Amino acid sequence: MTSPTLIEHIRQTEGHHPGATGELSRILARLSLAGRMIAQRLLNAGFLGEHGDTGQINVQGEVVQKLDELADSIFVRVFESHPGVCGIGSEERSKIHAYDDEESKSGRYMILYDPLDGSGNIDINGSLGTIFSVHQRDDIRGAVAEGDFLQPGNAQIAAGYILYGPATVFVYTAGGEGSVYGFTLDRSIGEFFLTHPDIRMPETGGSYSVNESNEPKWNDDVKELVASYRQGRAPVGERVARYTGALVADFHRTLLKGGIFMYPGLSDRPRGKLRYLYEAAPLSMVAERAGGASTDGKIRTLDLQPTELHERCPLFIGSRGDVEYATSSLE
Ligand code: AFP
Repeated sequence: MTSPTLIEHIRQTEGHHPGATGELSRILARLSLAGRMIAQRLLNAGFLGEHGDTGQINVQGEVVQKLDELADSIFVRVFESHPGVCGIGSEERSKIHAYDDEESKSGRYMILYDPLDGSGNIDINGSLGTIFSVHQRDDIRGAVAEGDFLQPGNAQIAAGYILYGPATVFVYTAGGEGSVYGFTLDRSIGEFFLTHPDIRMPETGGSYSVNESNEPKWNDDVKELVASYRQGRAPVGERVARYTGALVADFHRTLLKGGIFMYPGLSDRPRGKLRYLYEAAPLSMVAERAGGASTDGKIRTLDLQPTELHERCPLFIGSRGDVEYATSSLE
């Protein structure tokens, strides 16, 4: 018997939630559609002249790649007039996008996403990713407002990512502890199949992943922590360094093989580079549900309360044992 498809699996697990309306299942199905559409465009982008930048600078102050824009527009279209979805927030957009048709206006769900993470890898055929999370608003009267999106990670209803590597992989969680599932796209028929039925992050071990060129901008505790990895000092043991420049790829390796990914605060960027709502919070939910952990160095990432849509936070995420060791080294 073949493995279940993503849609079959979503329907099966929906049955475990009493009172489920099916809306969340349809949203997850749409997220997988966006993933398949982006994966297809990435395959042909080189031929179609879609590599390179647009000449624009986004809200993050970063150069917008043509594929960033394309991936973002795929998300907007995929959730247009979608039952239950009142608005979306994108890492590429300065403001939220509220859908204004009558049905969407009374929707409960909000989607936050980074459409193409690691876009520095586009022109070199490196791994890329999409990160997403689903939130629910408290009051469904009227159009959704930016304030509705400013929720801590622990309020996420579902979260996950799509990794565009040699294979396209969709990983999500929408349940409790132990509910992280991974699916691999069969490109020949455009279908995701369950390939990772119960992802558990190893307790410790694996690699450490950090942009080491930032070392002069780290504080002494972070320098000492990374030195302890390099020198194989107890209790963490010897570690291999791995860093792709695409968070989704680095996180996926850490999830499956163990270890830690870090983007600490820097002397000229005290809250680091990564965005809380689009990157840190969704991946932290996946990490925790798989038995791992995540912190900004002091506070559990899922408990941080964002005050702005594009807020950043330091991130130490990975195997529980490794994150505990990092946290104790940072005090
Ligand atoms: P881009 O999408 O602008 O390439 O940024 C990718 C990213 O947000 C994340 O995916 C990486 O882990 C991180 O930035 C890499 O940043 P550095 O180049 O500063 O190490």
